Amino acid sequence: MGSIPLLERARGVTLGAVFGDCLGAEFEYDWAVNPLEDVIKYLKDVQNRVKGSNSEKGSVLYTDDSCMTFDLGLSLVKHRKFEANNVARNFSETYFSSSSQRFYGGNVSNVFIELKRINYYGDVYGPALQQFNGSGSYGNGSAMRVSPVALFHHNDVPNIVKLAGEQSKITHTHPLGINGAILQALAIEKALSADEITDPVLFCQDLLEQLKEHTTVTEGLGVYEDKMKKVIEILQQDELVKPSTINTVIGSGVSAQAAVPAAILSFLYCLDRERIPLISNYNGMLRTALYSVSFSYDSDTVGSMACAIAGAYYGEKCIPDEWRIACEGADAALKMASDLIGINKDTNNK
Ligand code: F2R
Ligand code: MG
Ligand code: MG
Repeated sequence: MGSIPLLERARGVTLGAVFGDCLGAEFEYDWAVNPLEDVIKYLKDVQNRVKGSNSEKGSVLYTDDSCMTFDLGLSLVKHRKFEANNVARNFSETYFSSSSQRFYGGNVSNVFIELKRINYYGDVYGPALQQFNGSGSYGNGSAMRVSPVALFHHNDVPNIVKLAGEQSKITHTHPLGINGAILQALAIEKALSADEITDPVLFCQDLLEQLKEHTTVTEGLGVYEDKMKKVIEILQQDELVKPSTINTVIGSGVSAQAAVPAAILSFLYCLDRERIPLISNYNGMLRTALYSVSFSYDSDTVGSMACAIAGAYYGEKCIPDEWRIACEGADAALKMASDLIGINKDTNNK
């Protein structure tokens, strides 16, 4: 993968995030594991629709995952640094302009209401601290939007960790929420920097070490240690692991501690083309997308995070043209990646 240019891979991250969200939104919280065949059928149906019509551009809508990714990424592009008050404003204003069709998390709206009340002025970290009687949210909402951070600070792990945590705290202050966002950002960075991943287990071990070395939030780290050990156990199994097993052992729901390890597992599990016979004729990005959406309860979010990691590794061209046309926001996602990586290059050359 080392031969794929950085820009192509960076654009794969943001397009992958939007693609996974759009594909997975069709199946979110279907409280049964979605048969892989159903997800394959939906993938093809949309492709056929696009082929047969000129009016399908942007017809598959994204959800809160992509809304918040744009809110964060476009703020970084505009200000060329992290401005928490501006990001908080973006989150909240996008929510109030589009909440009914975007399916935001159950409780995060309280943060947006309070942020609006204080007019995004002063301590924008305050409202999130009040969530869940002061324990903060461990929802996957701050991990699902974190991909721009890995591009903005590409090649700079300490700053990736710092910014992933800071952006999390605007809505998600629970240690598991914060470290989930950090782990997801680190996974994207690691895939973006990898020549060829020949040892998925080592990939997991390195990620965990990076998280433990750099995070300042040590409470609850054992939860991620435990989950990543289970990811490794699954990766080491020779026989096909049933989706229901993944849900039981790792989870794939709305919590960061379930969804982030599930997304990392999806990407790593599908590196080996032959592993899941039903999808062995698809490229690595599509294998990751189909698999992650099929086993996850939170299919848009696990799909989006898994495809952001896969996009970092395989690059933007692995996403079919028809889906690039169908996904709402695809062009904007590609532009945002180009802008973020441009800023990253300028910063590194200073
Ligand atoms: N909400 C959805 N989808 C709703 C289903 C829509 C469906 N497609 C339909 O057709 O109707 N998706 C989005 O929500 C998730 C991200 O949520 P986020 O931003 O983390 O929100 P929140 O409210 O902070 O947390 C979510 C839930 O997690 C539980 N929780 C979190 N912290 C907790 C704590 N400390 N104690 C107890 N519970 C906690 C709560 O149940 C929260 O409501 C993504 O899936 C996104 O796509
Ligand atoms: Mg969503
Ligand atoms: Mg979701």
